[in-house]
Amino acid sequence: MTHALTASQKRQVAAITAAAITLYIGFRFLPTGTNLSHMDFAVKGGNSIEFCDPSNPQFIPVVAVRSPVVMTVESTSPPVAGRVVSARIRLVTSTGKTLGPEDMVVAHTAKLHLLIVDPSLADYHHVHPQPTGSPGEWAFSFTPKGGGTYRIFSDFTPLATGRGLYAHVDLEVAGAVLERPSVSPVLPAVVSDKDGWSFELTSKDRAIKAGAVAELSLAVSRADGRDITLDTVMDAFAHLVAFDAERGGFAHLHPNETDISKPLTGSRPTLSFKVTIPRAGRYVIWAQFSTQGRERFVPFWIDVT
Ligand SMILES: [Cu+2]
Repeated sequence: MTHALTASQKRQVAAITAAAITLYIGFRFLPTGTNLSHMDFAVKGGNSIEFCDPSNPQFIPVVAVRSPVVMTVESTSPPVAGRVVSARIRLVTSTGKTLGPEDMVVAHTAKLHLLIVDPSLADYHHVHPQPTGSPGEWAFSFTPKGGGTYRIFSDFTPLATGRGLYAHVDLEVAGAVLERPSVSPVLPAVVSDKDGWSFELTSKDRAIKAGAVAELSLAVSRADGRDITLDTVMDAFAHLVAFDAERGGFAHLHPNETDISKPLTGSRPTLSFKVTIPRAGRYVIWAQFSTQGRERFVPFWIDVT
């Protein structure tokens, strides 16, 4: 007995096969919302910026390395110290494609983070621009405390690569440049406020050595010894951003304490961080966190030896 297929059976098999192939191709090329591919983020000739490894946070020399994304900025009126600056940035790949919300993944509750710092490193802002609807254009505002050349670093993750990417641009602000605070950059670095709160940053071996993994800790306490609750900000108990004195780049750190399901409470809640800073020099580490519903930005000046 033979099992030769009839003409109608053959047609059926062919139809099923065709449907399966169509389905496969359909899923394979299903639009992800972005029209950017890996190739739009390739940097020719090495010296690329894409070496972000979240398990081993590093200082990223954003200015020295070539980013495959060019950022430009335009403000609605000339920026002046002490006044709200309304501005728009534009993000375009070196292949000429714009980067909008459909091209980014959400990282730490936002698709686009801007880290803005003045020449004295005494005025730091972390803002989340919103897409304007115009391709590649994002709007934001901030109030510079001082004048001079403000540097804007952008931090985002393209859908096409799934890896953190950075770009930078400068914005001139009219007004006097803030004075760099005269602090001795020794560890532990302690900052206190007038309400008796104390913020302490230190490292395991009381020093941060260039090129070596530094284990940092950030502790918050009150003079009256009362309990403190650390809330979360952008899905973390704290965000530490380190800038070098020349503003060549930054390191963005998150605590090892990643369980944010409940707030951290105690008389001296302490967070730990890990970072590698390749070069010696003066740095400021801006800590952003929230205590009892109040968001705080605290700068710590340190020397990397
Ligand atoms: Cu962060």
